[in-house]
Amino acid sequence: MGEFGIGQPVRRFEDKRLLSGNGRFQNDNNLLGQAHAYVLRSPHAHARIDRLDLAVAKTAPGVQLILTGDDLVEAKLGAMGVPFQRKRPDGSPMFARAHLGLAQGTVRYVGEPIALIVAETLAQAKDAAELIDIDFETLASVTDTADAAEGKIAVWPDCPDNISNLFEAGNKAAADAAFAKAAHVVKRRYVISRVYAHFMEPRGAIGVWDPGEDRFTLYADVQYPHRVRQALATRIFKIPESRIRVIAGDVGGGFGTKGWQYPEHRLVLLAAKKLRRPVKWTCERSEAIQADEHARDNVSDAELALDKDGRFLGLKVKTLANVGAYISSERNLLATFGNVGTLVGTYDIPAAYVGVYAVMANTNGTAPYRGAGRPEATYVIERLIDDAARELGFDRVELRSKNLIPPERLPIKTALGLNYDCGDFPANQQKALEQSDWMGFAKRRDESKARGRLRGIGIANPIEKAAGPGQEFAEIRFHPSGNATLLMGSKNQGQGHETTFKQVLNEKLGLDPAVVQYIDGDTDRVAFGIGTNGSRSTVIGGSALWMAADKVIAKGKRIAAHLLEAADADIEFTVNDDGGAFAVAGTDRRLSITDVAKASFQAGRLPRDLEGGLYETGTFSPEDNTYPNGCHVCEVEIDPDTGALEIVRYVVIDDVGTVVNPLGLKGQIHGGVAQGLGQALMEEVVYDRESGQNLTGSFMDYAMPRADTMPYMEITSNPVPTKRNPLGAKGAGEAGTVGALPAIVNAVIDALAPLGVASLDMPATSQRIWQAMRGARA
Ligand code: MCN
Repeated sequence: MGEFGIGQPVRRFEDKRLLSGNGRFQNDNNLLGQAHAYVLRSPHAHARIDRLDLAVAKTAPGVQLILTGDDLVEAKLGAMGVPFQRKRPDGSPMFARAHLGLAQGTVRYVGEPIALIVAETLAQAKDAAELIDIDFETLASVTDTADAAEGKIAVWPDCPDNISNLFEAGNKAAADAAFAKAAHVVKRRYVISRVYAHFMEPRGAIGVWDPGEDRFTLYADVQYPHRVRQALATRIFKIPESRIRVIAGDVGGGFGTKGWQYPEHRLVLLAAKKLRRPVKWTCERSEAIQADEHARDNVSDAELALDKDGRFLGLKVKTLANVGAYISSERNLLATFGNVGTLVGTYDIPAAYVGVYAVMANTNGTAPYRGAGRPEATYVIERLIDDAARELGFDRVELRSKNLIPPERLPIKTALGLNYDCGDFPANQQKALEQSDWMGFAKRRDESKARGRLRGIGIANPIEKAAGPGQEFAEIRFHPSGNATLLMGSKNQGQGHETTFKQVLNEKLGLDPAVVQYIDGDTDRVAFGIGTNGSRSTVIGGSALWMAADKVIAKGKRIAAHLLEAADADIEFTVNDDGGAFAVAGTDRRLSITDVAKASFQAGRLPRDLEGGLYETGTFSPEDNTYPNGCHVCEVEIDPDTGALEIVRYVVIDDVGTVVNPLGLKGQIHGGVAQGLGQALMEEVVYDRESGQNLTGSFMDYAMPRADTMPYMEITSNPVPTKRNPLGAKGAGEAGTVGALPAIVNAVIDALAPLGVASLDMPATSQRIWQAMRGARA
């Protein structure tokens, strides 16, 4: 393991560029002759469009083009759609309506795109938008998830109960049988708030059409360039994939929300073709929360069955998952089934049944956002265990210890069908208890009390399904001078991929990161990619790179054998501080990988049966998920007069298998906890129940965590490498978020429990805490 190999805390190579103003973010792109686009959005949550008159707007200064839903129909554009079927609770086919890209006849949420106005300048496009004359007939709307599930107001007349489909997992009969023999049953309802990613750079897109090649280029900050190209080609424009290029430069945060195909992508492309010039759209900060997908927004009724000693016998969960007004693609259903698998957590629960109802409402669609269903699942099981402990008089930690799956029971197939392969859940918890000085908490609580403060401590043992099946791609291209370019199918959005993958390359081939060029995000340069989501890049992309490097070694051995006049079988490849080298075993005859690469490009130097050049590709497709896990402990102090809260201690024990970059991993856990903390304590998308207006449209109303909200975090790895990939790595990018929600809220409730507060929903703002204390005192 050299300075840059796997396991080294290498500082990010890309930071020099990104932190010195030399990044190439979406909005840094400007093309010669580009026109500017503005999207007119619905001001109503639910309304019929009785009249849409563009006449005046079309004559406004600078206006080049205005597109409406009718133009998309005329251009025969397709919609994304869901490529699988599900059933409604009565067994009838799933109800799903995809958005076309611009509204047609009716708008169903505030912010729904109605028209794209293209003008010489953005100001002219905005001015023209104000001249579009629309008669709306407003209709009753429903935005609250539980309200929508009651079906009193329908989002779609042909789906009066608003239930798109029901997704079930586990075994209902077995769960019912477990509940029938239980000594105790604990039931609770948990509301998981709606949140929005709020990345540093709001989305954007530039559409280009090349009339010579009859080919589109889309510049967009997307997480999956190749899948966006495929979706645009096969589902929207219905043209060969080879006639679209997607280029994603530096992505200013994605978090799942920049997942793939948004309506604006097809709109700028169509507009560019019609105008024969590039068309640029930039989402504004205040527009983003209306334009983008939101996340979470579940109501879960959960029941835990226990025997008299506190052993878990069964779990039943019914979840209402708000999917929004449209089900435009499978993304809008992912969070609903992402919720299911890890509901049993790290615990031995022999029987479980879960039903997730996908509920439609007059809201933005929901889609994967850091954790995509797993934070919700972990929140439910970890809060339920705390509530069971309080209700039945068990100690929270002992109740967990009694039910944690011990390492010797792994691998195990859980009652919800997941195959956990490895980990040491009791050791994670034990280490977290020690590191957080759990035993000393009572004393700290007394000290806080003496200062007039309430103190609480919370624990959670998260597990998540990450880096699941699906391919990823890597290519190592040597140059005639012996250095190389690395091309990856994963797309970086801030995770530090350049550094991570150069570390894997250095570990395998000993290449100096300084002379390796890194390329991702361009479908014309990188042959294939699935992209970055589900904490999959290190595991699957890193393994694809591992495979490509193995091919380089194999070919390099044949070249070296020829040059060193030895048999192939006698050549060894090793990496040391001087880099990678091929040597004849037992001798000092050796050639560096650079010399071998150079020779591969020199005519006449290779054996006749070897192709010249040294460029190898690798793909990897894991057979199953990895299961990152760990333990979070959070300690809070609350001011009983104001409800103001401070996180005074935060401990994370993580098992992400082999750690490629401990520094990068800590950064990921910090960021993940920050996003979990945001949801637990302050962030929430709020709609007005009557009008359906989004009341949290700016940072004045949507509270984001800031540096001073973040606690100091103690993070320690307890790695148990998995055998499911050659690196032994498990996904890490979402782990922090998954553990943070329950650990924080459990701590808040622990602090308030002595006052008689039994429940509190996220976000635990000081106002909510204050109200809960007041309610309990009354
Ligand atoms: N890592 C490691 N060892 C491992 C796993 C990961 O050292 N065994 C470190 C590496 O530094 C690696 C990083 O953690 O580059 C993240 O790796 P991985 O878990 O493979 O996650 P991905 O790269 O696939 O990123 C996806 C994940 C997800 S799903 C969301 S959402 C998210 C996240 O990463 N969005 C992010 N982290 C983000 N961080 C930033 N800055 N911006 C986002 O949009």
